[in-house]
Amino acid sequence: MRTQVAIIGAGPAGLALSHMLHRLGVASIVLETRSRAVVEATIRAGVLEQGTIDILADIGAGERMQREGSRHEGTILRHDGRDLRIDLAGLTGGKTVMVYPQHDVLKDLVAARLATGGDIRFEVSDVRVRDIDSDAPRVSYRDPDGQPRTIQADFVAGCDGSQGVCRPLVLESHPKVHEHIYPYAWLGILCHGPPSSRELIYARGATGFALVSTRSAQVQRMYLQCDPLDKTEHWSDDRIWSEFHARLRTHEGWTLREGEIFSKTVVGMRSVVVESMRSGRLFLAGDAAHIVPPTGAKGLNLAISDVFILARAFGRFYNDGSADQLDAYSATALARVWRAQRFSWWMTSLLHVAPGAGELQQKLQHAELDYLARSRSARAVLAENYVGLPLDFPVDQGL
Ligand code: RFL
Ligand code: PHB
Repeated sequence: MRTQVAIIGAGPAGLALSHMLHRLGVASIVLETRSRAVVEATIRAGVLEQGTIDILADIGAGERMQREGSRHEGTILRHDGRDLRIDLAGLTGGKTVMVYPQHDVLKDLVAARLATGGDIRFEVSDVRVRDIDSDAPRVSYRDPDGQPRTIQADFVAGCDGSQGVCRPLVLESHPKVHEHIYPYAWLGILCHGPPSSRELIYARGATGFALVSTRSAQVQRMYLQCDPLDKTEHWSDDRIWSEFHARLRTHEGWTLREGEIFSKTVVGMRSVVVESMRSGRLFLAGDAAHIVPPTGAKGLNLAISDVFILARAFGRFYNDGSADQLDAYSATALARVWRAQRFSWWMTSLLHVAPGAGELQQKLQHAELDYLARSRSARAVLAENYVGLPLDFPVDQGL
């Protein structure tokens, strides 16, 4: 079997890349270890930047998102019982974010790709990428019946997340990786019930961070800062609600709506950047190349912007015969990745209570929040990062 680009991983990065390549007339095959049902049911991100919204619409996977997603024109920082609204739209000339769950993005991407004749192979195993330093890399794997298969490709796109096989391959030749592990984690819950707020609330409570997000009119997503070694068994429903009430306490006449909790997970927090996103004919994109702590809501959005840059570079290679953009890919994508890392680290440090942190740290956080409250420019910086910094070239310039 031959193709032009073999894509490893059917997460947001791999699926969106396959769509973009299709639009550019470039053939691809996507290999995924999990089943379609599991891929489409994994609960992760929720916030889409303006650029991501535009790209999903542009590749024909945005119709349901536009109908069912919820546009947020602002977001709230809560601290010391007071709310500071960040007027995203007003501070950015009308840009907003969309709250639309990642698993729905994946459903839409899979359906739209299959409708255009896409080749997505679920439930494969034993995926191995070979000969990336030659002009003819190969990917071997076993199909769901255990039969060995091989794909010959011109290039391989490693979109297989932080636990995949592609990142270690790149690190063999470019062993530089930057990593910071935060001394706290998030306990994420899903509960039945109506939203407590029209906009997301990021709260710095005295005992730690809390986030009020949403999934739909009937399902709510919320997070609490917890210890990285915490187990969900340590968190009874009563303990969860009493921490939310304490951390979200406000003088502004707001009440938290409780509901039946049906999912609890602990999510670790790391900043990771693999310093080269390419080795030979293997290109990394998304979580395979970098991880951001979730506070800035950037992970999925970075995955989409990486593959936008990469698809454009493949398009140039196949349509104009020039490898210049492929050669620039790692540097171009990393510049944006570092900007998002900076913002995610800043939002995280601003709102969490680090264990053992002294009064100095607390005073600095207060000063920063106070500055945000007083300075429109400071809020504008937050807003322009939250809705997503522009790509180095305009999206409307297309692929
Ligand atoms: P994914 O989604 O991990 O997809 C990788 C896919 O590759 C498959 N795979 C393999 N396939 C073939 N062969 C192999 N050897 C393979 N190994 C793995 C996997 O099964 C999987 O299907 O990576 P991708 O595409 O780079 O997408 C990244 C995003 O999923 C991630 O960054 C976000 O979910 C992060 N994130 C958020 N991002 C946002 O932009 N906004 C948010 O609001 C947001 N909230 C979050 C988040 C992540 C969270 N968790 C659980 C870490 C909230 C949370 C709680
Ligand atoms: C989510 O809804 O899962 C979510 C929202 C905002 C974040 C992170 C996660 O910053």
